[in-house]
Amino acid sequence: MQTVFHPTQLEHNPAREFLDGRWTDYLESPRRPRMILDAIAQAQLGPIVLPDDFGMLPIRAVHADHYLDYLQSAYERWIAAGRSRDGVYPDTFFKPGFLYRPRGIGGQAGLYAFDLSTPITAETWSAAYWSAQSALSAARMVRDGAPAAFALCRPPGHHAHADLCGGYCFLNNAAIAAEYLLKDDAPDADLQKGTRANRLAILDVDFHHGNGTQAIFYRRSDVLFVSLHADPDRQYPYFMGGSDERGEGEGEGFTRNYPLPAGTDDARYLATLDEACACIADFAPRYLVVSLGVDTFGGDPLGDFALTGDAFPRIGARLAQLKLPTVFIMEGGYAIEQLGANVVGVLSGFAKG
Ligand code: SP5
Ligand code: ZN
Repeated sequence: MQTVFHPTQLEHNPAREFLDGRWTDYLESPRRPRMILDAIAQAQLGPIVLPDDFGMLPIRAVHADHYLDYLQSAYERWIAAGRSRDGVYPDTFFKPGFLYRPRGIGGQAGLYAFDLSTPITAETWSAAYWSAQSALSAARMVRDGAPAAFALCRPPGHHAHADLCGGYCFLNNAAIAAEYLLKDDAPDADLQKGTRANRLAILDVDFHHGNGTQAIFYRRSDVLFVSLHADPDRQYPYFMGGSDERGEGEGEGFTRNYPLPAGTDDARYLATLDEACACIADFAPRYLVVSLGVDTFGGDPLGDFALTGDAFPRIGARLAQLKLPTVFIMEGGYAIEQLGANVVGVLSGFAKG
């Protein structure tokens, strides 16, 4: 399996985030992709290649133009206003019932972010841009016939909405890859038997609910969004991910959430994954996009599940049983010492399965 990654993705390196009421070192650090790259090389999973540049068009297919303009100009405007070089951190968040949409950088910082984990620095835009390009390149490999490809996206994407950053995410890489694959115009003769054109499933196995991805496709029937995650009663992102969220309008029935309790172990997780996979098989999509987080691991500093290292190859093998062309998009995972092994576990479990 090929891995796609661009070194510019390493340059986004904020100093701090606000966690549990304390300023702490930024968990989503450049060490993460380095550890994953090392493990991929050591396991000889396959070649690591640079992404091509697909430009802004496939990013604009998912994100609002005004949000993209904001991301690209925010740091410069922030510095011009005399604020901290540490990056753009909002001090006030827009909430339902508020009425004014400010033009200044101070207010816009709180309009376009939903938490304090996405400071924008001088390096943020280009890192997020190349992270999205890695997703697009992996998507094209799969469209061109590879059974699977791995986009080592970083910064991650599944918390980003069409016009919101948060949860370390700026551009929704999984949604961008999905939209790209849906625009695929291969003739019907190329379709696998039994699959339907223009249908795609996104399976999100990150510990946290993929609120951004869900929101982007919530009213759509061509994209099935299925997520296994920590119950929002207890865990971030708190305000989305309930089992009663099933889509809206035409999208009714095309969102499926599986919130899980603290201490979820290998057996419980894999049993739930079986249900999620059955739901994807029923939908009979043409492609599968996997939002691959390994913060479900028992040793993860942000998670409260109890998955062992053995669970990850089993997750990969279960996904391979779907027999769908699959794009893996890297999301979370913060147990830095085991991160590479856990990610490679899923990918090699898939390749062998
Ligand atoms: C891509 C991704 O995995 N983003 C996760 C963002 C999580 N943001 C902070 C969540 C609050 C964590 N509170 C529990 C910490 C345990 N000490
Ligand atoms: Zn996560």
